[in-house]
Amino acid sequence: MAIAELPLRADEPTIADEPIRETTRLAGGLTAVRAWVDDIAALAQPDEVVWLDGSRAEADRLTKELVAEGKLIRLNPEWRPNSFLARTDPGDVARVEDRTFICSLRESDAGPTNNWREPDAMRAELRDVFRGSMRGRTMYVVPFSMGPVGGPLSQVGIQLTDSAYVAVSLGLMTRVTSTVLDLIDAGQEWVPTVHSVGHPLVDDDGTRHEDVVWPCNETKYIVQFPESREVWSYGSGYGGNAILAKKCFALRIASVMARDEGWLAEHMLIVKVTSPEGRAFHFAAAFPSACGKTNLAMLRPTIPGWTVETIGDDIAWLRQGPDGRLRAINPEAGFFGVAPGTGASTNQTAVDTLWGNTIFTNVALRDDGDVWWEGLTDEPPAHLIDWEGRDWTPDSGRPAAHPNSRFTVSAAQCPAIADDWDAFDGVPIDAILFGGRRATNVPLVAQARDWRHGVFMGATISSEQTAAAEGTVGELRRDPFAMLPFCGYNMADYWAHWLKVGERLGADAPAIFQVNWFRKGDDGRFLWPGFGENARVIEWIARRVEGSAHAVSAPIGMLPVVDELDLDGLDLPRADLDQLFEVDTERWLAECDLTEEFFDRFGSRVPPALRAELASLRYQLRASGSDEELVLR
Ligand code: OXD
Ligand code: MN
Repeated sequence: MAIAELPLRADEPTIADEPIRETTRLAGGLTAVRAWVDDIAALAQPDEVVWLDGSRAEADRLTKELVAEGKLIRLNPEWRPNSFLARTDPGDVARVEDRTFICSLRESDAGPTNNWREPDAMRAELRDVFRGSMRGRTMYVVPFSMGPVGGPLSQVGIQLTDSAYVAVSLGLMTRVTSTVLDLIDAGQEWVPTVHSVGHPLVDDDGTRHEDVVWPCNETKYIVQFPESREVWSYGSGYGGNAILAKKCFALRIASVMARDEGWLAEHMLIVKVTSPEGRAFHFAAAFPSACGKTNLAMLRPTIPGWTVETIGDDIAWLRQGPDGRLRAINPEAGFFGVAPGTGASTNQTAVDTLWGNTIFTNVALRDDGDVWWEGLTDEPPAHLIDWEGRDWTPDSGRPAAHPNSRFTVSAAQCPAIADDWDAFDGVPIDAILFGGRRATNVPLVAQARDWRHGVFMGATISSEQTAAAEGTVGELRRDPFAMLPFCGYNMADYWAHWLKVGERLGADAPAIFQVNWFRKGDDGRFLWPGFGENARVIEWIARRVEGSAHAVSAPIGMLPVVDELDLDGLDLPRADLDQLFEVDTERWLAECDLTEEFFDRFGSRVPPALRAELASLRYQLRASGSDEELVLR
C-alpha cells in the first residue's frame, strides 16, 4: 500500500497542524486478501499457510499439537477440563510500550505521548526483520470479527501469525469465522494485521533448528500505521503484543477509525446494572491498567436487590444509534485477565468462569495438575511448580505465578454474563465512569456538571505512583481516559473528538462520573473497602441517572448528599466518610498546576474548552472555603 500517494478527502483541511483524515481501509474482496497473504508469505517464507475457521475441532487439533510440542501443558481434566498452561520466555511477559510505535504520516499526529516513527522507514525496517522470519513454521490466516458478525458497530480483520498459541487465543478473544471472508468478499473493509514471533527454525543456509517452548525474539516491534489501518507485530508471543485484535486493532487503530467516522473506541468495561425495581442501566467505565477493571465488570453487589452483569471487561466501542443515544458493544469475545489477585474474596465470578476451556499463561502448576496463583486461595499449596518451571514452596521467597500471569477464556462462559452482552446493535449507555488509583484528592465519587466537564475529568485521570520502580513514589502518573498507551493519534485531538461527540449527542449524552476506590487516610489505610461494596457507589450513580438522588455542587463536581448513600451494614467511621469526600483546596490548586503542565505538553492542540474547565476549577476552588452555600441539585 503506497500510503504516501493516498489522496486527502476534498473536504479536509490540509494545513500542517490539522490531522490527516483519510479513509484508506482495505476493501477489494478476497482477491485483495489473497494478494496480501501471498505477499506476507513470500516475505516471511513459512513452510505452509493454513486458513482457520474458528471451529471447535480446529481449536482441539491446534491445542493437541501444542501439547505434543511441549508448548502447552494439559491441565488435569478432572479439575480443569480442556484447559492448558503456557509458560513464556522470562523476557516476554508483558506489553512492551517502549517498542510500540504509531507510524502516522506526520509526527504531530502521533502526539507527544506516542512513540512515532516515519512510516516509510518503519516499513523498510519491518520488511527486513520479517524476511524469512516464519521459516520452518506454519503461517495461520485468522479471519475475525470484533463485535457480533455483521453488526452495525462491528469491524472485521485478519491476523496472520506463526504462533498456534496466538491463533488459539484469538479464537477465544474474538469471533473467528470464515463468514468474515464472505463479508470481505461482499465489499466490507477489513484491517490487516501481521504477527511473527521472530524465531525462524531454518537459517539462511538451510540449517534447521529444534523449536523452543516459547519462541520469541529479543527485538520487538508493535507497530500501528493509522492512515492505512495496519498492524505489524514482531518478536513477542504475549497478550496485547501478539493478539493484535485487542489493544493494537480494537484501541489504537479503532480510535483513529472512530475519530474519522464519528464514534469512540475506548479502554472501558461495560456492565448492566439492575435496580431492585427491575430497571436496567448500562455503564461504561475507563480505568488505567491494573485498577481492577475485571473485578468491577464482574461485581457481586453487597447491597440487597441490585445485580451487576458483565458485558465487557476491557474495551468498548460506542456510537450514536438511530434513536440518538450512545450505544456500546464489547468488541471482544473473551477475557484476557490478570490471574494474581483473582480469588473468592475479590472476584468469585471470574474464578467460576475459569472452570474449564481456559488457557492460563505463567501461573503456577499444582501437583494435582491444576493451577494456582497468589490470591486464588488464602493458603498457598505446600508445593507448586512456579511460572518458570521451578519447584516452589511458600518459603521460596518469590511469587509462584508471574504478577502479570493471565487467563484467556471465552466471555460466554462467565456465569454473570448479561443476556444482552452480544446484542447486535449494542446497549444504550446511561453513564460513563472514569477512575484512577488516587490516594489523595479524588473523592469516592463525583458527577461531572456536563459532558465538557466530564471530558476534563477523563483527560485528567491519573494515579499516584506506588512503586519506586515506576518513578518517584507519590508522583502523579497521567493516564487520560486510561488511553495513554492505546490512543492511536494525538491525545489532544482525541479530547477534541470527545467534545465533538458530546455536542452531537446533546441532551441524549450519558451522564459522566469520576470514581476512586483507592483514597487513603493520613495513616495510609484505604478508606473504602472496595470490591462488592463498590455497588453502593454504583447505586448512587444509577439513582442520579434516574433522577432520584441528590448532589451538592463542589468545585470539583457534584458530590453525593452523604446521608443518601446506602451505607447500611458497612462499618465505616464518619471521619473516614468525611475524608472520602474531602476537597482540600490547597492540594487541588497544586494539582491544577500539574494539570496545566500536563496540558502544556500538547501546546495549542489542547481544546480551549479544557483550558476553560481548568480555569473554572481554579476559580471555584479559590472561591470555595468562603461562606458559599451548598446547592442541592
Ligand atoms: C490489559 C491492559 O491487559 O490494560 O488489559 O494492560
Ligand atoms: Mn486493558
